[in-house]
Amino acid sequence: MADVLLIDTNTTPFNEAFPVYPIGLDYLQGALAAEGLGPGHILDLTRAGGPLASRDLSARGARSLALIKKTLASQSWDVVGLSLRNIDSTYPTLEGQAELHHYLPQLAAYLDCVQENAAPQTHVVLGGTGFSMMPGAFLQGRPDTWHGLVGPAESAFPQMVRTIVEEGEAPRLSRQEGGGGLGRLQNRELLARYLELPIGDGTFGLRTKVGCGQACGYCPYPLINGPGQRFKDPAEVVEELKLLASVHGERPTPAPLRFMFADDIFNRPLDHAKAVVAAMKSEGIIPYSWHAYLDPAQIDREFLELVKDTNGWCRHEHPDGSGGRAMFFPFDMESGSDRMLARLGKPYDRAKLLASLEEFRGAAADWLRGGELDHVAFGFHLLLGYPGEDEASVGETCDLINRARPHQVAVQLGVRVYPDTPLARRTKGELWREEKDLYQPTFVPVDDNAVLGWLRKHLDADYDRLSRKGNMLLISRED
Ligand code: B12
Ligand code: SF4
Repeated sequence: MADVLLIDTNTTPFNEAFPVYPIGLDYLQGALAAEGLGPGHILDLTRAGGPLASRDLSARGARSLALIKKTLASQSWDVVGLSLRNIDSTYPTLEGQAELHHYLPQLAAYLDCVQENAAPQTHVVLGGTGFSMMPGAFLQGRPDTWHGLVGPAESAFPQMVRTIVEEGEAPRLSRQEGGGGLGRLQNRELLARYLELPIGDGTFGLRTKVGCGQACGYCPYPLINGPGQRFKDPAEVVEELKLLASVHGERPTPAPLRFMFADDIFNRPLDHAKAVVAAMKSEGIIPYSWHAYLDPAQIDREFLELVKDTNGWCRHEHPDGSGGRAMFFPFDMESGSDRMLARLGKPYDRAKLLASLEEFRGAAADWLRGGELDHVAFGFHLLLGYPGEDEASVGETCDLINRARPHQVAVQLGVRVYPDTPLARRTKGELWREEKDLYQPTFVPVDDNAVLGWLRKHLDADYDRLSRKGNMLLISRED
């Protein structure tokens, strides 16, 4: 046994508006218990601090500091673990809105508070996605009793807690080596608390594997989850979903259940994704809706049928599920230019994208003809303005749009540069000098007007609806 406090520090404005269940801490709590080190107490700062009206959001920081102090004083703790998830919104900071987009200052205030109020014998362990992307930003200058664990930690964290309790010390910074189990949702009470909130598309999540096995130029995911992949048995995924469904079923008037497979990329490899969805289907787990991040080129008819049969990307015309059933399917392809796809480090080319789109359009036509779905639409997500982008590459991307005719195209202009990524190495000396420069939101500069002009010139005339928020464009056509 050990006295372990796990703090979810995700008090960002995003987490007020679109709450996400702290999957990582639930998994770690279960892992501690499995190693005989439980129960592990979770302090979820947003939920424990209670709801706030939107005009009072600035009170969240002060409430959270008070909660940290109070919980630290409530008993003696062997280990305090802090989960550091979001560093920034990944959107450029609009003037006067720094706190909406950049979270390092608030996180530093929480760490300072722990440092001032933790008992001298308490060890502090930092982890989570944000930490894994830039451990130096959090650990530098902290006392010797502070440690960091990069990446998934279901085996490394219990091991570190045991070492701390038994030997009074642990490495300063480490990463879980080798395999280790993948966690499981297990905290019924915490799940029930999130079911009290309005359930959004991404409120609940669970992981079916770790890693995507790729290393695209701009992407920090391999830094978080490592270069390889580790898989969860589909039967275990089904057990987690059954637990979620059972807690959901205990609600007096449950809102429809939706969830997200919170993998880096769900359908890479495709066979594992199919096995997971097939296991869901054969166990009769058909939620109101589910979704995931997808590799746009790893899509075949069998996968699409499984998605449709289990309500993947499903939208219902009525919240009770009666009435029409629609699907809006995403192709997060980033570009339609082979030259840019290679520059981005994508594991597919335009020909593979076209093949996937054909599969989808064939399936959609059959579903509509057979009356299985009432409406099917699809969208593209593009990343324009990566180094090397020019009129020719935007023109090729527009050509793909004009041929495939998605209903909607979301365009991200420019990209955030994160430390240690291939993009960071490529832009060193140009956009940044020392690693700490990249702790501040740093973006590849884009000539917005030029890109907008090229889009207007090369897109078919019926893509005439364009709206813009910050660096995001939404382009659509009349149905
Ligand atoms: C799925 C996902 C989402 C889903 C969440 C669904 C859900 N219900 O959870 C959705 C789409 C809603 C989403 C939204 C956002 N996300 Co997101 N998301 C992810 C993704 C792909 C997986 C996160 C996840 O849940 N993993 C599964 C769990 C089990 O793993 P985990 O949390 O990493 O926990 C493990 C380890 O980190 C570690 N660990 C965690 N805590 C602790 C604590 C200690 C003490 C220790 C030792 C270890 C440890 O052990 C855990 C178990 O192995 C990551 C990228 C990635 N590959 O990790 C981005 C990521 C976390 N998201 C990110 C961002 C920015 C956002 C948004 C702000 C985007 C936006 N502008 O809207 C919002 C914020 C939402 C919010 N309320 O906070 C960033 C965060 C870093 C950053 N750049 O600041 C990431 C890293 C992606 C990126 N672009 O860089 N996201
Ligand atoms: S962009 Fe997608 S495929 Fe590429 S490294 Fe990131 S998560 Fe993996």
